[in-house]
Amino acid sequence: ANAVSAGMRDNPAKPGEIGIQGRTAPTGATVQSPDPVVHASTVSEAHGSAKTGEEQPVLGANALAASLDRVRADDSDQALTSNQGVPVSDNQNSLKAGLRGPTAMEDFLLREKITHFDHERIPERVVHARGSAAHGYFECYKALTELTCAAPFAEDGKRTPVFARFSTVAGGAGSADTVRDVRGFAVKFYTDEGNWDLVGNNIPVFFIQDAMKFPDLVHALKPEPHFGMPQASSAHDTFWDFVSLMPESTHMLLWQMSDRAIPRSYRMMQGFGVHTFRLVNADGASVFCKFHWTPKAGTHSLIWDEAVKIGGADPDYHRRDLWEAIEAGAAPEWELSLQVFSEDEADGMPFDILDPTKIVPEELVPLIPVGRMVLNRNPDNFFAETEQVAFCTAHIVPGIDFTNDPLLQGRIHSYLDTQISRLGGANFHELPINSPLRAVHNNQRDGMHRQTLNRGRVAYEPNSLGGGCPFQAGAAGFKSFPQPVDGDKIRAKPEKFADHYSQARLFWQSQTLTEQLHIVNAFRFELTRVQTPSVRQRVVSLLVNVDPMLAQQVADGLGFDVPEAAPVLVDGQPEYSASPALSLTAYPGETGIATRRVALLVADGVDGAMVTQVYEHLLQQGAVPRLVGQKLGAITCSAGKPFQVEITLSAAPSALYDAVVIPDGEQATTLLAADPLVAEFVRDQYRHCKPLLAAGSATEVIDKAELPDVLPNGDEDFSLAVGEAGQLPELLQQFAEALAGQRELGREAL
Ligand code: HDD
Repeated sequence: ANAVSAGMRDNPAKPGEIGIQGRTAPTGATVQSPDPVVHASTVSEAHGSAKTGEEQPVLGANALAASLDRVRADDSDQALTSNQGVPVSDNQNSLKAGLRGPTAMEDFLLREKITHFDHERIPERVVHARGSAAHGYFECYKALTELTCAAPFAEDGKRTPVFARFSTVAGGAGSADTVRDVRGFAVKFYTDEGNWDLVGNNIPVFFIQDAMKFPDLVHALKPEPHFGMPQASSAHDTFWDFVSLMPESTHMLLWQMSDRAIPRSYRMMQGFGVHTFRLVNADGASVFCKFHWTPKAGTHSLIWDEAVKIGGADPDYHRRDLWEAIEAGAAPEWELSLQVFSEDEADGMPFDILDPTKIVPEELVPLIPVGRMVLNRNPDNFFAETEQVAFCTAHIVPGIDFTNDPLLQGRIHSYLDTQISRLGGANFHELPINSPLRAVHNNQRDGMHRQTLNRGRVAYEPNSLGGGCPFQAGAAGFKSFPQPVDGDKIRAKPEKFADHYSQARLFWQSQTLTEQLHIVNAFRFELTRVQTPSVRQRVVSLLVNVDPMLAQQVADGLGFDVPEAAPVLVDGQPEYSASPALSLTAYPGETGIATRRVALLVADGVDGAMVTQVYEHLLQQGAVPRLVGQKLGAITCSAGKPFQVEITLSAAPSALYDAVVIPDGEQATTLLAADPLVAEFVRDQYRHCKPLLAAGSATEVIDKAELPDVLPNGDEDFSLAVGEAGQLPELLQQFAEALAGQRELGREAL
């Protein structure tokens, strides 16, 4: 029994955190990988370690826990030392010549400490600077050897360790989580055959078709260079100026203006590899492939007003949500599905599969579920893991290959390149979070911060002095798919790339009415922030080609007439029928009310028995109830023992909860109904389309907030569970059903 089972402190998934005894790697999470390739090298096979013999971690077993344990530091029971390991007697006073005299130049301890501090920062990512990450594993349902020889798909049930980082794109590292933006969805698979990075987004298409345009796109999106504003927002002139001149952006703009860009949680968004990739099997046969991640918790988004309020109340909202869910043991999960199609099928499609502004509709090529990703362990150290992790689209493994998508081709260069300045040199692959589980053997040497102690005199190939090692892996190594290439060297693009609107229309037509309303409102908001009238007009002229009604509604909000449509460059655009899978309502989720945050508004005189009943009911189903009061401290109950208020209305406003319960209690109702903060709380819950439950006298709080009791269309509002105290069981059931599903968007008058 180690410290974990003794119930000491902290997370059992992190052995390194609990002292020396706890440092044995835990079992679970990964299957034993095949034996490492052992050959005539004298270098240790242990992952990046110089140890030999018995102490070596077993390669592949509990792979990541073991390799990261090597560098975990635990200060329990330890004396302070300098970076040279010298014990430090006094960490409070610098060395001075006399009590009031100057500090001595020789104070190496002061100088070391300050110097290190002065260099603590590294450049933030040029895009996706703000992110949060977690460890976990990918589990393949069935071997996919017919399609690919990629290691994660080699056996039924095989588990491969992963590290996933979610991010916003535009904002700096300290910006708010809930801004309107695309979200990054990057997964590093530590496979038996090296690292595979699937660096995707939560939106399946991109703004531009060619990497040549990426620096311009990002310059337009980022804060304007003269005054450094706005932070983490596309709602400004330069972004819309650029995209209005770049009609290929139109499809992505519709996604970006949809609720996809304000997810409720990283755990509740889809992920997409975006590009068409190739799968290659052991015989060298290849198919095209698109990667899709679907969250088990369903796809859920915030309401814009709510997102703005959360930005102020808790800028770390998504980071906290991911962290807390994992700490609580509610490991988020996604299913990985593939769309697989042949070269011939691709040729017959009405769009070019190399064009990253197009999706392959599910109606054309269905999704095949192939595995699941579970994120079950938070990082030990934000900087060492989440910040230093280096995702590169160039990181692929045998069985996976690129296509000629010109955006992907440029990315293959960009990611490797950016890590060199971001992480300070060419050895960033040696950082523990980046190093592959399969031992690295090559003749690359030296450079800043080199850690590997490459042994022997040979650092070239071919050689005879090193027995020819490391030798080429031959058939067992990565081989590029031998795709035939011909054609003139040319700066141009295929004709099908010029159809910019038909899939934008497909997306628009596949949205529910409220989703469409949100898109219109988002365009109106962003373009209202734009100051230049001609830019606004140009954007609307793109929208005319998508749907005249959309253009009309946006133009109405901006106070001008619909302009002429932007020129359409292709004849005969393909017609698509609506694809229900493109609506967020397509994935309500399978996890019920688990992890949903519920506020119980309480004040003196509340019915304590009811509070306990509701609280326990919610806890049992995995929800996160919180007693929210007007001030901290104990409150007396009409029945039962006093409760401690957990948080106050002003410290945790309405936007931070998925639902609210107002329990019975005459005196409590009088106190709550008189408080304007309570009225605001309840109104925001209503306005953000969330479930409310009020029992007994508490219905007065609802009345006071003047909430309509039916939907604008006259239907019953199922998310408003209001009734007698004696009806609590039925009210709770109704409330929980509403909370588990999609929000009651019908409250928004159309
Ligand atoms: Fe990118 C980071 C996703 C196009 C250049 N990108 C980055 C990250 C994600 C994406 C998720 C953050 C990874 C992390 O968490 O560390 N990027 C995409 C997607 C794209 C895309 C889905 C289109 C399909 N990106 C793209 C292009 C280029 C880049 C066309 C350049 C030619 N992206 C970068 C970068 C970043 C980056 C500058 C910044 C930090 C980093 O790489 O590590 O190299």
